[in-house]
Amino acid sequence: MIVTRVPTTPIAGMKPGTSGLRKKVAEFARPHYVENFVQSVFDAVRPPAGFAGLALVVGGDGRFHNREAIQTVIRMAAANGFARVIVGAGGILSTPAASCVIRAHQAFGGLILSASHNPGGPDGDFGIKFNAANGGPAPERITDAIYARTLAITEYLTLDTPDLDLDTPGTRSLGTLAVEVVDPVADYLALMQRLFDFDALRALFASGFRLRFDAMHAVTGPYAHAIFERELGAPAGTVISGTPLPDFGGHHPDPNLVHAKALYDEMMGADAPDLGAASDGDGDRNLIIGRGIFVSPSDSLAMLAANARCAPAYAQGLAGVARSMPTSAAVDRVAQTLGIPCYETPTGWKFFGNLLDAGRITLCGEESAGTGSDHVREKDGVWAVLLWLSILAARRQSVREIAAEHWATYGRHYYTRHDYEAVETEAAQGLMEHLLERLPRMPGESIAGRRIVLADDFEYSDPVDASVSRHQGLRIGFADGSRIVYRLSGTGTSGATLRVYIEQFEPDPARHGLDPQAALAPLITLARDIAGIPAWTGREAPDVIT
Ligand code: VG1
Ligand code: CO
Repeated sequence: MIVTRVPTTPIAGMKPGTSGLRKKVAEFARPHYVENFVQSVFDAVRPPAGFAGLALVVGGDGRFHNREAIQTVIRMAAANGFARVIVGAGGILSTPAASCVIRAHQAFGGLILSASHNPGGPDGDFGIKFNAANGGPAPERITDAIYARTLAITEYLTLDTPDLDLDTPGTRSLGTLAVEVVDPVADYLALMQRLFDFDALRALFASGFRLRFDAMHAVTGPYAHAIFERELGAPAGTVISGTPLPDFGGHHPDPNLVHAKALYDEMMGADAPDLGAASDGDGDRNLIIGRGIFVSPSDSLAMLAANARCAPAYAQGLAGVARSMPTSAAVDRVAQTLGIPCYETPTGWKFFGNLLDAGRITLCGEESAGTGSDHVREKDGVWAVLLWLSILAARRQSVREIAAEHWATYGRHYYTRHDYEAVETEAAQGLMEHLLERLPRMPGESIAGRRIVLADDFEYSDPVDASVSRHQGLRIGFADGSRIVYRLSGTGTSGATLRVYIEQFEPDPARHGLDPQAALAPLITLARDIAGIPAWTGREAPDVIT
């Protein structure tokens, strides 16, 4: 094996965001771009004894540029001395499946090629992220080291070899590297069979229960066809848009009420299925809609926590739960009733890793349609649907009935997120800096009849390793328990995206049936006025409301 050492120079802007490095495809396709980043990852994580004897997992969500990037990664893994690469056939691995494969094969780590819910195709986005041996996204300490390396890199190691066949399962060699092409679904399916009672779920479908799962032409198609239709006996057609396409069929694979509008309309229509669900580009998100009722992700997390015992994996109860800071406090109330701890972390799955590894939490989630458990170290869309199905099978009630009972028991956290996308970067930063500067004077003030009791820039101290993460979002809390949070997205690729999270608690069951936008209208206006959103951004209304 002749290793080629290619001289290179640093490329600016390779700082990993909320979930890895994400850029336009055109940027990733530039000479040396993928190579510089991948070599920086290898340099930052290389053990003292090198990669000899170690395995690397590689896979992606099938988007445009996936195949080219995987060939590059495999050559570089060989040149950098890995013993094995485990790659999903066709270059496919959903993010939760990649996490599962890393753990199942005791790999050193993995490279996941995805820009998740961002659009794909030649003009869309691409991304790469490194996950460690626990299967989870690298913590900040490692992403900081990777970034530092991208600024100092002078060469990368590769081979001058033709592309490998990655479509046929089996093992082939590349120099001293063994390349194992595996079925992307097999390990993941085996894990799901251990967590859930597949017989009970088969009986649910046999009784006529109807699921509609929209895979959005993204990575979950093969998983959903295999699990819901082949294993659990749901009729063909249960899974729609089930073939992964490089451009996601021209759609935006973000399972929200804008981009999964057709599913929403079906679920609100006459003769709607019992459960509607969708997942995103890389399969880690989940959208849950019952017949005639959208379940907000924050509520879904709370309802899953309250009912997790319906699945064998969680029959013994939960050690604890966690949610990202902007996620509503609905799950906090469940934790309080269950008498278990509830942790509040910054946005991004990497912050759950330590809590999961330490056994402090079993379930966790984010308002952005991410829910997961200690079965892997990523959020997991298909898993969330299986847990919902388990609850529906055990309780023999509709989603609407379960939600109504949940709110009657715990109260309802009305919640919404307003996104202002592709805002001019300076304008968005100006808005945030101006607000930050005013925060210290806010507590004690009253605005529009609401007294502010908390105003800060969220900072997280990890209870396991004591690492501190600062500047994780601006919070304004009111005396009545309502709350507004402002953050700038760390996953976008054009300009800045301002996210405004709005939450209000309603204990009175007589007021639980309102439309969230109506229930929250005064607070939504307040959120706009406090930050001066139209003046800073020139926008009168958000681009996406969830
Ligand atoms: C968004 C979500 C965050 C999620 C992240 C990655 O980040 O808000 O909750 O963890 O995407 O999800 P941001 O920085 O844009 O708000 V995924 O499915 O894109 O990997
Ligand atoms: Co995703």
